[in-house]
Formats: sequence, structure tokens, C-alpha cells
Amino acid sequence: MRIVVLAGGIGGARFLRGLMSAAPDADITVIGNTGDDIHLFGLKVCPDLDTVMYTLGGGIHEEQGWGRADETFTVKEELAAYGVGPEWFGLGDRDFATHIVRTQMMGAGYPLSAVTEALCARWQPGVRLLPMTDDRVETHVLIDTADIDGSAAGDGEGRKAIHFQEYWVRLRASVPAHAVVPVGADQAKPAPGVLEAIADADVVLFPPSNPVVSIGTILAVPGVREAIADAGVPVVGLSPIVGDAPVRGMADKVLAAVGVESTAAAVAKHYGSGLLDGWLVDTVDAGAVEEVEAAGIRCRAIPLMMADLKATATMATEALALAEEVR
Ligand code: GDP
Ligand code: FO1
Ligand code: CA
Repeated sequence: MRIVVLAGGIGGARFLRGLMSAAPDADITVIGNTGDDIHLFGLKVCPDLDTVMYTLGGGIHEEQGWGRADETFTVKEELAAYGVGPEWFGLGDRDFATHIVRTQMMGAGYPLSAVTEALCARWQPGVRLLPMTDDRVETHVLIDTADIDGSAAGDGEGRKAIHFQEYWVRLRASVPAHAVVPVGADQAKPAPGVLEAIADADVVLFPPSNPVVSIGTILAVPGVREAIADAGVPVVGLSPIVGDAPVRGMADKVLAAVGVESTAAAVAKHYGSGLLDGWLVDTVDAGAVEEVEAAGIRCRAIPLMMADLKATATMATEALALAEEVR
């Protein structure tokens, strides 16, 4: 079976582990979000691609969910000693090597998709990991300047767009987001293999990744949403919202920015029945099943906490079973 998964970072990567355990013979292509990518110290950093690669390749910091296991921060400390920041973004020594290799290859003319393949030759994630695009896309978040500089609201300072990583990592999503813009997405082309993988898929899965800044950004690359709709295969998602809140992260803040409530049903309806055929919600949200089905999306309530590999594999099995049901 050929499975295409649209993935962000931690939610996507952890789900993929369960999927690989539930369907060991499946041919899995992961289309990874690159809207979180950021250039720091002259290096290109791809947090979500790296989170998937390290998680499936056995190099992830398990508790943290991102970055390398057994990490040290000597380079970051030395940079800080020169007064060179940003200090709010924790790049470790081992992780730095990945960004150096990536940036060096890109400087030599290789596209991100080829670089990702080269990095995966080391990590052997067991899936085909494709960036959503080889073009530069950067998610920016529109905030009120007054919320961060202490100036009085309405004093003419207005609003400004900041990089998504600054919004999440530096500000911890502590101020309202008024808009989320995947800058460059409208001009981006799907990376080689992306549209082909979707067209050849037997099923498309949306893991419990962030619906706005992970899956939403991938769907913002022209052609991707259309290819999924045109593939004519079951599209099944799992809710990242459990009990009306994200399990972790800032999905509630960025959902508010796009006018969507933080509920499992609202996220399903945000994707819409034109895209989504099936939706899994957590048992605590069983009350949402009727509302989702009324919107034309088949829905089931099952435990959706990825507490361990067994629980996550069961989620993946249920997602594949729902796909067969709607096929
Ligand atoms: P990120 O790029 O690291 O933020 O990762 P993703 O976009 O792939 O996934 C983030 C989403 O995963 C968040 O909105 C979380 O609510 C969701 N998430 C994390 N752990 C779990 C879990 O155990 N169960 C469910 N249902 N969602 C989860
Ligand atoms: N997340 C943090 O909360 N703080 C960090 O300092 C941080 C550094 C970092 C470095 C490399 C990397 O691949 C990921 C990193 N992340 C960090 C995680 C990541 O930027 C975000 O959690 C996700 O992209 C949110 O969607
Ligand atoms: Ca991310």
C-alpha cells in the first residue's frame, strides 16, 4: 500500500512511528512542511524536516521532541560570547552539523529535495521524505507591535509580521496572532515527486499535525490541495485538538488567527468535506462525531494520545480502517 502523509514536526513524526509499526510493508511518502524554515548564522535550518528525519532515524531528543539526543551547546555559547544571536533559538552542536551540510550543498546548487535525500542517506528514516517545495517559503505571524514593545495600543505603532519561529520560540505564542502568512507559498512549486506521490497514493493521511502552520502551509503550495482532491483516494485525518485544546504547542493561537475554533469538529470543517473523507477525534470529543458527520466527513472517536508506540500504532490502524470504510 502506498501512503502519503502530510507532516509537520513532532505530531507528524510521532504519528509516523506508529504508522510504520502498524503498516510495516507500506510504502510511505512524507510531504514535510518547510514553512518553519529559518536562516540563522548564515545556515538554513529546517525544523520540521529534521524532526521527522531524527525521530524516524533514532537521533531525536525524545523528551523534547525536537533537536538531537545527547546534545551540547558549545557553538551557541561561543557565538553568544561574540554577541551574535539570536540567543532564543537553541541550536546544538550536533544539529549545527546538519545545517552546515545542508547549507553547503545548497550553496553548491543542490535543491532542498536533493539535500534532504542526502541527509536521509545517513538517517535511514524508512520513509521517503520530501520537502513540500524546493522554493523558499517562510511562515510569518502578524502581531500588534504594542503587545511586545509596551507602547500604548493605538499610538500609531500598528502591526508587524515576525517569523513563525520568533512568534513561537521567543514569544511562546503569548500575544494574539492576527494573521498567519506563508510568505512565498503562492509562488512556490511542489518539490519533485510531491504531485506524483499524491497521484500514485492509495490513501492520504493527515497526522495530528498543526492544521494551520504545518498541514495548512503544505496545502498552501499551489497544486498540492488540488492533487489530493483529484487523487480520488481516501483522505483521513487525526485531530491534534483534544478536549478543545492542542495536546501541545500553539495550534489554538494560530487557529484563532484564521478564524477557526479550537475544537476537533471545527478543524475537520476547516479542512472541509471537499478535501477530507474521514476524521478521527479523541474519545473525550465523542460529542463532536455528529457535527463532523453532518458536514459530510465520516468520523469516529478513539483514544488519540500518542503516549507510546502501541497507542500510536492503534491510532494509525484505525485511520487506515476508516480509509477503507470511506473508499
Ligand atoms: P510541530 O511542527 O513540532 O509543532 O509538530 P506538528 O505540526 O506535526 O504537530 C503539532 C500538533 O501535534 C499540535 O497541535 C499538538 O496538539 C499535536 N499533538 C502532539 N502530541 C499529540 C498527541 O499525542 N495526540 C494528538 N491527538 N495530538 C498531538
Ligand atoms: N523549539 C523551541 O521551543 N525552542 C528552541 O530553541 C528550538 C530550537 C530548535 C532547533 C532546531 C530544530 O530543528 C527545532 C527547534 N525547535 C525549538 C522546535 C521547532 O522550531 C518548533 O517546535 C516547531 O517548528 C513548531 O512548529
Ligand atoms: Ca513545525
